[in-house]
Amino acid sequence: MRTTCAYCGVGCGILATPTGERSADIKGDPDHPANAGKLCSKGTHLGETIGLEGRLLTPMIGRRTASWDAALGLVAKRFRETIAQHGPNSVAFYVSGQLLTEDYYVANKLMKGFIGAANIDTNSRLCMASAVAGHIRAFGEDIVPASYNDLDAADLIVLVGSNAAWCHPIVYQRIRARCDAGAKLVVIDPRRTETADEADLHLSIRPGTDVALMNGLLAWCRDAGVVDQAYLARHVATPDDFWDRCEGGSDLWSVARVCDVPPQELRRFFELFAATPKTVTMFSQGVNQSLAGTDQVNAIINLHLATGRIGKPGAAPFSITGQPNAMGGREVGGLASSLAAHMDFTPANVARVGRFWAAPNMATRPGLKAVDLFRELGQGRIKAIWIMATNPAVSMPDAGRVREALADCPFVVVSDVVDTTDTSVHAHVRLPAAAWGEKDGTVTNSDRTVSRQRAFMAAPGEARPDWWIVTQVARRMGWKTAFPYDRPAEIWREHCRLSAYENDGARLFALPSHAAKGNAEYDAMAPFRWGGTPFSDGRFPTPDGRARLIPVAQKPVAAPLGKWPMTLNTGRYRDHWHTMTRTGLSPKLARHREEPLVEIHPDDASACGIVDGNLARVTTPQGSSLFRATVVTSQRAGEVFVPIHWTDRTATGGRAGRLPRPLADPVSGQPGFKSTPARIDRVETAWRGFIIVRGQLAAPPDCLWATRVAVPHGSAWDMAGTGDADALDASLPKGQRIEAIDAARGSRRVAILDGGRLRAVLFVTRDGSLPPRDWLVAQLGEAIAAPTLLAGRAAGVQVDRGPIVCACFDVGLKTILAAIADQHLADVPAIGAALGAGTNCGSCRPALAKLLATEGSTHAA
Ligand SMILES: Nc1nc2c(c(=O)[nH]1)N[C@H]1C(S)=C(S)[C@@H](COP(=O)(O)OP(=O)(O)OC[C@H]3O[C@@H](n4cnc5c(=O)[nH]c(N)nc54)[C@H](O)[C@@H]3O)O[C@H]1N2
Ligand SMILES: Nc1nc2c(c(=O)[nH]1)N[C@H]1C(S)=C(S)[C@@H](COP(=O)(O)OP(=O)(O)OC[C@H]3O[C@@H](n4cnc5c(=O)[nH]c(N)nc54)[C@H](O)[C@@H]3O)O[C@H]1N2
Ligand code: SF4
Ligand SMILES: [Mo]
Repeated sequence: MRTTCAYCGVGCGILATPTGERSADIKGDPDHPANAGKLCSKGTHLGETIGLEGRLLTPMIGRRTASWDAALGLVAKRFRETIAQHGPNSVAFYVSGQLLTEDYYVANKLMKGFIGAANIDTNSRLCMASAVAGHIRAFGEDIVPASYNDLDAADLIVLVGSNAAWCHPIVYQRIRARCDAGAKLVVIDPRRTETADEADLHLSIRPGTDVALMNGLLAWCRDAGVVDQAYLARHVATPDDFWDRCEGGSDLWSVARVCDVPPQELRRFFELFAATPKTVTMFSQGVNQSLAGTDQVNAIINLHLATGRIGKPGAAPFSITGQPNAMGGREVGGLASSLAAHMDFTPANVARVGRFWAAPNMATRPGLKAVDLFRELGQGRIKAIWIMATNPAVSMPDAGRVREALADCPFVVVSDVVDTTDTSVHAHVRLPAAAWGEKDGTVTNSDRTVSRQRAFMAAPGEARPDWWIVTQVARRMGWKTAFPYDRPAEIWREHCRLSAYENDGARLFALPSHAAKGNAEYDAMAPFRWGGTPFSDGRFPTPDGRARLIPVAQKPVAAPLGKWPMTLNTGRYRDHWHTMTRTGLSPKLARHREEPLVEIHPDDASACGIVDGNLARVTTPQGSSLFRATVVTSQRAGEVFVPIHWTDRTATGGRAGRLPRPLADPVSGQPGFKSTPARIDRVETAWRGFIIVRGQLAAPPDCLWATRVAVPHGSAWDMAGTGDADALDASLPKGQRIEAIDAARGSRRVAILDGGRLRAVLFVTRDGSLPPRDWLVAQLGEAIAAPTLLAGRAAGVQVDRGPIVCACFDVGLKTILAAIADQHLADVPAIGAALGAGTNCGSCRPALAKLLATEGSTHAA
């Protein structure tokens, strides 16, 4: 079955071949334009995540299972009653870029045309709202004027605030291939990421100074004579004061000072940019997730407009999207600030969409954006909320307050594929959604390519697709004829009809030919990109047909204050996806980063008395959470970085979401996740240990620090704590118990057997060492002698491979380092030939290159 990857906005095509009821062989689709057969580590291991572990299989009302009829009836009744009593603005939907276009369309239609408010917002608000707002300001419509083909044609690729090697790996491989053919790569990111490691130039700027950088470059381009005056005169509206407002203090030296980068590096970038007409500037969350996100987006677009580098092969500003269907959500208008099909809330558009939907209660103005929506929830003004395919208790800024708001809300509905999330523990009604591999519809990737996601397994239990669930509620709320859908193809056709409805070409998003697709054609639909090469004729979807230069100025960057001396940055790991409901099931993906780490520069670490491997508490005005410290020079001094992936399900610490402020960009409403004033403190512990268990523990072990990883047939918890560790025994499953205590070394080892086979082990030490876990993990379910077991290893065969670098072939850091030294391996292909590492998905190739570089320099020294 041809389908599309469940994860990122690259939108790779997949060939899934079922190999059993809940298993499938996953391969890249060689015919898909986004990946031509390649998959990264996450896509490659999708097959490990499609079992039934943790799935929600029936509707739940409170703690009881319920029939669909009862659950849908209750949702419809409570929403109807709340609206009758408090008006349409007292209810809200909070949805997701992980819904399919058809799901999204139906939810948006129900809220904006029938409930009669626009309080439907989406996690895309946290993700690309600034790009959307920037596009609309500059182009008049939310158009991404680039495609992946532009990367193949570019001579210079600038990545701004993007860790593409980890977050968009297949696009990154395409960029690398282009660089191998001679193109240059510049990475602009405060952190030296694996993406930055491989760049021709890395500008490690002070966070939040992107506008200064881009304006400085714009001024440089004007001085260098590469501003395209003819293009500006013909195709761009330039405000009178534009150049004055953008150029203040933008000489090279001032910019270097503001951005805190060496002037000679800045000059190299400026010269390279000025000299290279075929430039693609690709940007992601380092740009969008900022209190000045929209200005940062427009600063990038200004450069491309001013130099005429847009609408031509190999030249474009390129907002790369995060989620698999972030773009589809934009196309249906799923953000509270848009209406539908790239239309906004002008009276003409409201009337037009109202006519098309035959809608009784059109929303006439934008609804609440995510941060405001959850604030109003906390203040009791939103009295019923339906959350679909997102986990705001983890992913919203100030997530502690979001949890309180959910706990206090009179009626919370959560549609999810998994049984328990940090959000769904607050739900009054939980609805089991069909998951990837079970549902059918379309997604749009970063370069406007629409692909089908197709089912290759039956939905388990009572799980149903999201479009069906929403349709059923809409019908029960009284709108039967407006929600007649029996299959996604019907919704797709309606969506395409709306895109073309009364559209004389003023809206570029239009899919008229698709409105006529029959069911079979829809099922067979091949990937297609809409919009061609936007703006190639120099016309923009504004009233006068011209694009707009938007004057933007660098805001002062607040100096860290005494109480909050650090700046906290947050983001992603290579092998985990958001709140890990899926990647957390894969033992292979678990190995790349097993714990939530706080990355800290050596100077800051020593100032705080932190040594690599210590636990550390990161605190902001919003809250605090524990992380394991890793001392790295890739982090700028004064700044720390933490990952976003850990939740109450997987750890007692690592809660990035509790830390950022609930503040947002004034234009887009996107929160500033990347720069939060913070402090960091070392935390002392008295013991360390681990539990390895077949299956799952009922709850995380009760101690200061516990983090879970998936292992084959079970899970492993790493733990640390203060006081004594006796409470841990309560976490262990029942069974025959054997125990060894070494009082001198303060160590205790417990094994639980079930019918003579290993069920679980607990190892704790106060000052001694712990054995590597691999051998013990392999003994789960095996019959094994107690002494060997409690020694923690089979005599003489223990090899510590170190952290896993290559997830596909399970190759550890120590193995690679040893092979580089012993076999004199000189490049990435040589490592591949010797160990296999890097030869499948390629996600670890940047890491291998880095190891070679550092090993090479150690040997040279
Ligand atoms: N492995 C993996 N891949 C993913 C995801 C995942 O969860 N895991 N999620 C997907 C989603 S939804 C998204 S949105 C994308 C996100 O993809 P990215 O945006 O590439 O990822 P992030 O790690 O959020 O942030 C990118 C970089 O921005 C940098 N940054 C921080 N502050 C600034 C600044 O002021 N200026 C500049 N120029 N840079 C700054 C950070 O240091 C970080 O390295 O990834 C998608 N792909
Ligand atoms: N501090 C900080 N916070 C951030 C970010 C950051 O960089 N820093 N990044 C932000 C960004 S860009 C994003 S995109 C968000 C992501 O944050 P979330 O959207 O909260 O994270 P996910 O884990 O992807 O949540 C998706 C949920 O949907 C469920 N699900 C999966 N498929 C389906 C389906 O088909 N139907 C239904 N109904 N449910 C399904 C999953 O089980 C999971 O519970 O996080 C944001 N939060
Ligand atoms: S790059 Fe990886 S995660 Fe993204 S769509 Fe492709 S295979 Fe999936
Ligand atoms: Mo995202």
